Amino acid sequence: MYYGDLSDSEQISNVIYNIKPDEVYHLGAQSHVRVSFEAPEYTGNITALGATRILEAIRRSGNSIKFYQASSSEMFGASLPPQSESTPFIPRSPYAAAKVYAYWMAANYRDGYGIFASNGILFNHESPRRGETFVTRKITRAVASILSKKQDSLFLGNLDARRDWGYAPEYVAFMWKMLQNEKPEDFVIGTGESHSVREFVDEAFSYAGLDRDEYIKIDPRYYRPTEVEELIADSNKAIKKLKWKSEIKFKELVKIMVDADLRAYGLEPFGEGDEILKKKFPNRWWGVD
Ligand code: F7E
Repeated sequence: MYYGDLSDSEQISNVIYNIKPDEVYHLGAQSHVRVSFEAPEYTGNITALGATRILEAIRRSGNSIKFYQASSSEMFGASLPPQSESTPFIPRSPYAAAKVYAYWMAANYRDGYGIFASNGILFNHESPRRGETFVTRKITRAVASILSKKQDSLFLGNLDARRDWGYAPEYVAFMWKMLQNEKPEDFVIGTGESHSVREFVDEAFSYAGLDRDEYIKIDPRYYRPTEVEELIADSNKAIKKLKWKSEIKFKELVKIMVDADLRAYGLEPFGEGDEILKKKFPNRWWGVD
């Protein structure tokens, strides 16, 4: 393990030079969209310039290193769904603008210097490991907390926003696949379905036998100055070229995440989420996490 910081180009260069990696998966960022409105300059420094610092280190090393850029469906912003590789980027946050910059830097280092650099344009990918301030985990954790009598309300922002939510381990497996492709290319990855935040709440609360109206409260502090209304992935390129298939759909994802949070709170999981994982991924570590 090496310590690194995306704001420190010298340190990044040293690490790349010393390790001489075959592949770099650049997932580091200030990745919270709401926070990016509070810290736009920091977000630009880390999320946008961080990618440039790694690309420069790779170029200067002179080694043949493949580069994966974690691009984001947030880059599409106000472009109407479904969104594919040819949909225009209309970013709606400092985070999204920073990701658009990083996307184009990866494309430019590919075209200009022949670096094997690929953008994975990933739609929201979730799991029990999702940070607690992102909406899916905030909801599933609240369900466990309410059942444990540690919380009696859940404050949320815009319930009407619609997202294409998939199961993160499947997306990570696809990142690796992208770098094994014969040439560097960009791919949109998602499930092809969108659901509202309200639907996520309904699904999680009804799985736990809770009445959402008793617990949900709206706090305008969670609204964003500009919102991305709806994202739906058109992953046809990935389906055709790299056999992408999302196994876990919306309702299954919610159950997997609620079960995991119940366990984290020391409660007995309802079990449907665990069953789904055992059935779909019997031989994979993420089926038994
Ligand atoms: O918000 C609404 C919020 O913060 C989803 C990041 O990984 O995915 C993620 O970005 C939606 C938004 O994720 C709350 O307004 C309502 O419309 O979970 P989120 P995100 O902004 O979609 C993309 C692909 C990335 O690249 C990002 O790095 O939910 N919402 N009430 C709320 N969101 C939050 N966080 N908290 C609320 O209370």
